[in-house]
Amino acid sequence: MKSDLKARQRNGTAGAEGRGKSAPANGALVTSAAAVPWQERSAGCRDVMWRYSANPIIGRHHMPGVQGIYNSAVAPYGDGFVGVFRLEKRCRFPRLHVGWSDDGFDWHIEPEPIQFASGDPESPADYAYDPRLCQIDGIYYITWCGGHNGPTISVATTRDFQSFDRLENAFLPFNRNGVLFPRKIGGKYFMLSRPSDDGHTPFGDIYVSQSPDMCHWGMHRLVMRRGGSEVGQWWQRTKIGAGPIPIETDDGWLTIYHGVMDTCNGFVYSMGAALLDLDDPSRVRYRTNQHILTPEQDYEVSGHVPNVVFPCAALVDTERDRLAVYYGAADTSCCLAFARLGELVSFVKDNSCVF
Ligand code: BMA
Repeated sequence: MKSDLKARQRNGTAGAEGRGKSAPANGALVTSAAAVPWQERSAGCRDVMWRYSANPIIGRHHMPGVQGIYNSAVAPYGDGFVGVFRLEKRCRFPRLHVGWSDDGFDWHIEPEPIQFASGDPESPADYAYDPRLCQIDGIYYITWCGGHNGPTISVATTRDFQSFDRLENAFLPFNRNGVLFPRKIGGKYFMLSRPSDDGHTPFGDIYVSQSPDMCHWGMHRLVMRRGGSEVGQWWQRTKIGAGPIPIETDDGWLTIYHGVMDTCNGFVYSMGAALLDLDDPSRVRYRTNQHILTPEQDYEVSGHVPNVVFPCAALVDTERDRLAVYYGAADTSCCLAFARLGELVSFVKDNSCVF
């Protein structure tokens, strides 16, 4: 398999040729020629989202000298998939590494981190974590939490995953969880983000910002607040942050996010979902009044940071009604969960609490 992956690295293109039929006309959802990773819900399971039975797909020691690969992004590419992975060696300093996969389950990850070209002395190579990967009009954009006198949203572009150009940081510090929309809305780029602090941030709501050029960001609007006792939403009472690139559906932008609850033993990170208005994503149409996945398995409750499920990417096959969500588990490993896209949208609408 490695030789196929290497060949794709050399020859892969971001073009639409050879992709599955399920890509809609606006190109916002791009499917690979390869099938989206999938496993049917097991008999007796009633959950709207279910885990891959062979999780984690990338374990604690996936490569020599590596201590954890988690909170990572993937996208269709050529006849397979590409990923940008948060990887930590024994120094525990997070960097971004490219990975390749034929099937979305089995990943070859480059041993050396991405080198970003940048003419900006204000953007030195510092820590980089929690990437998201978004294709807009044939260009792949990577957004991540980068160091710039504290964490904020860094942005880079690539077409071939071999050369990478840094753009200006999107926002002032402190900010995290920068998530682009996969197409322009009203002629503007849109990005979700979560203003934060310089530490482990005991607060946080999701905002959306607009840009005409991916450089100047403004018109910042509140999208969703964290929940609390007033709305009976403890699972998301401390902070929330956007996860995978929003998925365009007839009922709005399906936005999977993490919701955090503080406990006497630390934070617990769960997954929820919302539907944002297609034309004005600052308007929440529906939002789950319960988590759709919460740490329960050993690899989620035990690791470098216990009790974390942290979604960063999703692959969609609209024709087969399949959704595969990539999430980091316990700040240690990469995992997969699945849902029927139609069922998840109905679930969000039927179990909604907008506040
Ligand atoms: C957040 C981020 C994530 C991490 C999570 C749980 O603040 O740092 O990368 O997964 O905490 O530790």
